[in-house]
Formats: sequence, C-alpha cells, structure tokens
Amino acid sequence: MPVQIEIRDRIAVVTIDNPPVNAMSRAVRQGLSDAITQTEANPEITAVVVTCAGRTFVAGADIREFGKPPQEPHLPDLLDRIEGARKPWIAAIHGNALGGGLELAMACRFRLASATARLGLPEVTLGLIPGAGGTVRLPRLVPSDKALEMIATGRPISANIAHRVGLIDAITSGDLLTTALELAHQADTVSPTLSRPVRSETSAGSLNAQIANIQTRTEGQAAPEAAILALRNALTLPPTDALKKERDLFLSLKDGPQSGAMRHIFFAERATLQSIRETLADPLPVQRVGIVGGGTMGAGIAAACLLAGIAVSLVERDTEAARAGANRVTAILDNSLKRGKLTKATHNERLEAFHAGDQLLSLADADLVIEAVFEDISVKKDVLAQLDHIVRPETVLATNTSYLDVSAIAASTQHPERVIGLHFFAPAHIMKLLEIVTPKGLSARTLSTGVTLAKQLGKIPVLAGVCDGFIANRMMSAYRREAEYMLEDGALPWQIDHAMESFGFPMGLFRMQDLAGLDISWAMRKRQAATRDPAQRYVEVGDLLCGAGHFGRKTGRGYYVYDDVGTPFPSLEAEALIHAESARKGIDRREISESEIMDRLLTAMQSEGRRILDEGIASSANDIDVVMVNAFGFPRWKGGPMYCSASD
Ligand code: 3H9
Repeated sequence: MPVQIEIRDRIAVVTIDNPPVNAMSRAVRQGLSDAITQTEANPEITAVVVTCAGRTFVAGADIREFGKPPQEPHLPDLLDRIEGARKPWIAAIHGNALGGGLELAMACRFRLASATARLGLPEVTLGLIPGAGGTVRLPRLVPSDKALEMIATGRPISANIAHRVGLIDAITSGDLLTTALELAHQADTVSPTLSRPVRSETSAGSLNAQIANIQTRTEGQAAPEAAILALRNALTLPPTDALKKERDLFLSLKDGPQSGAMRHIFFAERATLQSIRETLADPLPVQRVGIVGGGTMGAGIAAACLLAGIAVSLVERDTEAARAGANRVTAILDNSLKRGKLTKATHNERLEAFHAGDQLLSLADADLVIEAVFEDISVKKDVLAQLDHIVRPETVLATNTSYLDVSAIAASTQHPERVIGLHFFAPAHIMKLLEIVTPKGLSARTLSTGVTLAKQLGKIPVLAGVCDGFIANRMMSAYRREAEYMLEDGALPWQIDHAMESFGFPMGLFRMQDLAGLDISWAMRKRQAATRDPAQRYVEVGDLLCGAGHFGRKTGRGYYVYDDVGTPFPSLEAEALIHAESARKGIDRREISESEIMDRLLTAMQSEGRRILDEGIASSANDIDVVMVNAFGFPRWKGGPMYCSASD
C-alpha cells in the first residue's frame, strides 16, 4: 500500500511510501483520496500530517504516466479537497518537495521542513509548468518575483530560503514527525493558501524586467513562456480562473513535442548504465585521488573532486608548474565560496584536503589516479607506465583523453586491466558529462570504480568503446566536417552559426571553435595528417586561418574578428579566404538556406550516430543524445539528434 494512515493522539499521520522518490502515481493519488475521505469522516481526528517514507518527500507527479491519458483521481482535484478539508493538513517535508510534491505541500495549511530539505517546481525542465495549482498558490505564499523565478527556471531552493521567503512556516533540525504532531494542534488557525491575496511587493516594472530577461534566455522554449503567462494569470485573475488556465496550459505542454523530448532526455540521463547495471559490483572506495597535470583540465578535475569531498594530490613536472596548478584549483574553490556554493568552513576543509607537488611518488597511497597531461599518446603512456610502479596494486589508473587509443595507453602498463579512460569536459568542475572509455580487458572492479567516482562527482556517466574521439568528439568531428563542406559550398560561418543558434544551440560551431582556440584542433589535424584518407574531402580553411596566426578569440581573429570586449563581427578576411578556397576547388558557390544547413548538420550527426552504434562504441542511441545535449549544447527540448531522427 503506497499510502498508510495511523492515528496518534487524535492526529492522522498519512505516510506516502512509493520508492524511490515517492512520485505521485495513480496508486498514490488513490491512496491520498481514500485518506481524505477517511480522515474527514472520522470524528476522532482533528488534523492530518502528511509525510513520506524513505529518502524524500514527494518528488513530483509520476513522469512515467505522462505518455498515457490522465487517470482519476486527478491531482488538482485531490489538492482542492485537501485545502478545503475540515481537518487541517500539515506537510512534514524532508529530502525534496518537487513539482506535484510541493504543490501538495502548498495545498496544506502548514508546511514544516527539515533543515536539509529542498523545495522547487522543476516542471519547466521537463518542458512543463506546474499543473496542480503551483502557479496559483506559490505567489500567495512568496513574493511574485520569487514565484516567477522558481516557476520559470525550475531551480529548487533550500529550506532556509524557503522559510525566509514564506514558502514554509517552520524548520526543524529535530525529529520531523514529532515536531509536525506538536504543530498540528495549532494548524486550524491558518487560512487556506488560495484564500490569501497574492503577495504584491514586487513592482510591475521590476517584474516586467525579470520577464524580459527570462524570455531572452529561454528563446524557442514553450514552457518558460507558458510559466510567465500562468503567473500573470495568477496575479490578475480570480484563483478558480487562474487554476483552470494553468491546467489547460499544462495539458497542452504535456502533449507537445518539447516536453516529450525533455522527458526522453530525463530518463536517458538516468539509464546510461543500464547495459552494465548487473555487472557493477565491489568498487574500490575512492577517498584519495591523484591527478597528474595541473593545466585547465587537471585543475578542473581536481576542483570537481575536492568539491565532492574527495582528497586530491596534484602532481606537475616542477614546483613552479605545481604552484600554478594549485593556484588554478584554489581560484575555482574561492569562486565557489564567493558564489555561496561552499561555506567558509567547508572551503577550508577542502583546501586542507588538497596537496600539490612535483613528485609522482606522492601518489603512492591514491585510490585512483587520473592523468591529465598533454594530449600526446607517448607522454600519456610514459606517465601511466611510471605510475604503474608507484601506486598500490589495486589502484585504478585513468587517462583523461578526448580521442586517443585508451587500449594502447593501457598496454603501456603491467596491469592493463586497471586502466580506464575518463574523458572530462571543460570546465571539468561544471560540465555534467563524463565519458567512461572501456578498453578491452578492463576489469569489472576498475569499471565499477570509475562509475562510482562519476556518481560521487555528480556526473552523468556515459560508456564509450575505444575509437578515435569516442562518442563525443566523433559526433563533433562529423558535424564540423559537414559544416566545413558547407563553407566551401556556399554558406558563411555566421550563417551556419545563426542557423544553429536559431535551432537552439547556445552558440554556433564557428564561434565555439574561435572561443576554444583554433590552434588546438589544428595541432590535432597536423598529427592525423599522415593517416588521413587522401580520397576524403578535406577543407583547409581552418588550417589556413591558423597558418596566418588567427587562432580565434585569443588572438582577436579567427572565423570572426573581436573587439576589445570580445564582441564578434564577421571576418572579411575569413570570408575572402573561404571564397578563394571554393574557387580553387572549382566549387560553384550557391545560397544554402538555414533549414538546409540544419538538415545537413542533423543528417551528419545521425549518420555518425548510427555508425557509432553499429561499431558498438555507444550502447544505445539514447546515450548519444545524452552526450550531444550535455557536451555540445544540443537543445534539450529537441531531445538529441537520434531522438529527432526517430520522431521525424
Ligand atoms: C510534476 O510534478 C507535474 C505536476 O506539476 C502536475 C501534475 C498534474 N517520476 O534522479 P534519480 C526516478 S512533473 C517518476 O536517479 P536522485 C528516476 O527515473 C515532475 N520517476 O535520483 C530514477 O529511476 P531509475 C516534477 C522518477 O536521488 C529514480 O527515480 N518533478 C521521478 O539523483 C531515482 O532518480 C521533477 O521534475 C518522477 N517524478 O535525484 C523531479 N523522479 O532508478 C524529477 C525520479 O529506474 N526528479 N524518478 O533510473 C528529480 O529531479 C530527481 O530524481 C530527484 C532525486 C532530485 C528527486
């Protein structure tokens, strides 16, 4: 039974028990409906406490039911009954109260939360808006700017903030249920949420400015626009009308393409390890990580580990380089402190768990060592071969490479079964994706340990087989190649970028390459030149730009030219060079429309994706979508290239 009732001292305790996250499935809704009927009918009961078993309060409606027609009892009706009940309901919140879970809490008379709870309306991240009164009840509890922020960004807030802004009535660090039972005796003095006026301390001007800002940031997405509309309705219409309009908006979004795509990605991100779930066992506990290389990537990985509470020893080639690496790490931690992500005490604790030096021997007691040195296979092989003699026999050795042959790197050690590829994305302490590259012969324990580290770091692990570029960079190479063909065929970099940005990418490919530095991929192309298939079409524009010293943003020139504050303008020089290349190859340039640009890019991604699947490099098309969304900003509300092709 997912909902149980127990009576304690005339108070009914209604416990929802629907692991893992107490999602509001049909069975839970039915259980709650029965609980309302029973508690209303029982004269002995004076109030009701609703609480949850397990690790969290209700984390929302059951998203798995969204593909099916809605089934009674509907959540909005239930919440109306709870709010209108003669026996006041008190929400006792621990863990997360999200979406429908927070809507349940807001329909209660009184909200008590444990100090570590988090509360939010993340529907917008699933292409939805709250559909059970959230947009109408929230601005009656918190100021309308806070309500708008929560509904339109979907970001949860801490119990402390929730208390400060009025979303919850009390916080406890003691026993949640005991406190809720004490408070239940006073709950009938509080008026129901919908009977309260909206909180109007935010001025119309500042709300409009906030709305304009959200609209700019979320262009092309239906849910934030609907969230704004729903909030405006809540602020201006009688509650019953606003509720009806909210429900209509919710239902039309739920059946729309963007929510379908975002739900696809939500589940795909959680299913990336499905194919190996059974084999994951007995990981080596990772408490101390060694990192070789303190450049941007090594420092980012070190910071990611420290932020996750893992001790780090960083090694560089000499003391000066070690000091520079340590400074990079410290700067990231300082920034986290400044932005309120770390308390002063935790910041100090993390710094104490960090050591930087120039001796590989200092990594002897590490549980896992990640090399993040220069992207050159002989340098990487050398580092791993040395580490092999230094670390304990069970220590896992990881190479952070974005495309090199991990099997060959593993073979440079005496124990290749303990070598794994961990491909982080820059900035490593922020980007959620981690490609876990699995060379043949890898031991189950090494794989489990790599996966466990990914989880400890809060990353989304995606498994990739060994090949040049794994999943991410192979996909990127394929659509970059197509984009370069289009340069010669008739399009210009800014037209391609505009098409991608209109599709929903945060930044077009050429602007992104300028930002990353054109010299990086140039160096890679030079290394690959000897093995390149001479029959394959090759576009030299990037090489020619680099040859002229135009490395992108950092030299002020690339595909674009940049002014002092970094604003990009189309580069006439790049344009002339592109035209000259078309002419040299005898290509008759023609107009290429934005829709053709996007069609060609998507087709290139999908064809490469299918090859990656055929070769067994990725274990599912969903993993490829997860990579494209999390590594390259493919718009989440379009679900990823493989999803786009399946839903065409
Ligand atoms: C909504 O509420 C609409 C209402 O306004 C209106 C209704 C009328 N449903 O993430 P995890 C599964 S929309 C079904 O790994 P964590 C998840 O797939 C909803 N399943 O755990 C996974 O399954 P599996 C608004 C769900 O501890 C397992 O639970 N709410 C749901 O890292 C564990 O998940 C949200 O958008 C769900 N709602 O994080 C919240 N949620 O083990 C969505 C999770 O088979 N959920 N599952 O792979 C989350 O953000 C995170 O799951 C949470 C826990 C923070 C709760």
